[in-house]
Amino acid sequence: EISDEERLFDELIANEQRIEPRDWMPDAYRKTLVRQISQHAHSEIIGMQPEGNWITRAPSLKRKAILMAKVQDEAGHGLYLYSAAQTLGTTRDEMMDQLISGKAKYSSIFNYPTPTWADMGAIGWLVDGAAICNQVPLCRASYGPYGRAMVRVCKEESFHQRQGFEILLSLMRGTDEQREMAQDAVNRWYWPSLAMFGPPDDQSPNSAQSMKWKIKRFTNDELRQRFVGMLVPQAEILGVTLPDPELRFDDETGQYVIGEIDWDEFFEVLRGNGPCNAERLERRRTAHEDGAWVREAAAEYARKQSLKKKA
Ligand code: FAQ
Repeated sequence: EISDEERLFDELIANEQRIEPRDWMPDAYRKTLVRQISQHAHSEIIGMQPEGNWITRAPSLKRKAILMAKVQDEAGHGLYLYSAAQTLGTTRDEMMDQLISGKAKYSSIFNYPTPTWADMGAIGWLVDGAAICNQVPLCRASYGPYGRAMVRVCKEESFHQRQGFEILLSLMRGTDEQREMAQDAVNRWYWPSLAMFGPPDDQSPNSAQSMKWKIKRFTNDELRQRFVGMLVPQAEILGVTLPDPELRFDDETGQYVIGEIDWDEFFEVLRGNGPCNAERLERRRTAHEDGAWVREAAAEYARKQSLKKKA
């Protein structure tokens, strides 16, 4: 016997309408949204670090200004997403504790190092490119605050992707050494960016239910396919090769055939054993502790303001 509330929820989902914070929703729907949105928020915040690494060493004033703006956008995305998750009844402090204590997941991709300037190009082109493929359909996610946050996030991600492409294009038009640096960065980021879409569909425990609830609109493998289809012509324009000798378009299936992704590596990174997991968490923890006085001052200011109002 299903309740009236549940029937209404099912109807809203079936009719492509939105679930809003005060609406009734199944506990499992709430839980999976908090899981996905908080992981997404953490990814944006941790994702500031690999690029933050190059702000002081950007090759020109213009490049520095662009990179700073991009990293600030990522902070903004993290904050919208924490706000969206908060509407589901989880506090920012709880989410932050989970991140700092190492319990929360964030995207595997941000556990890889950025040893050269070309990594800024490869991150923009590949990581932001993957983020766009994954996030454009999330603009239609059934939960209102999440879908609406994604609209602005996607607009900014498009700019991020273009700036990465343009960095690589400049390097590819440069010296032999610059071309090698660009190709090397593409070689290192290509496979981890494919893994960003998550495990293959037959090993993705959350996909089926998230699709029924219209949180996810496509499966992990469908989006990965779409991403590769987007990259191939762009790689040609750049003049870089994608480091997959098995990559080819199969006319019969209308799909790209992709070489084997190293899923052992992916799951190792998720377990905390990627090249930079420890460094990323340590950095976030230190930044959080260093910011304690700001939070205290803001709370104290708010307290005094409310006393003034009462007086
Ligand atoms: N990394 O059953 P599924 C960005 C986990 S873009 C780590 O398929 P689901 C922009 C998954 O959580 C990056 N963990 O799960 C930027 C689950 O574990 P759980 C962030 C991963 O949720 C660019 C388990 O594996 N984007 O930040 C990953 O249906 C440049 C089983 O997986 C988003 O978060 C992974 N790559 O599908 C910023 C997008 N993949 O929770 C700075 C929103 C899977 O059960 C610089 N999220 N796992 O313990 C999503 O679309 C989905 O959550 C997926 C995973 C597609 C990531």
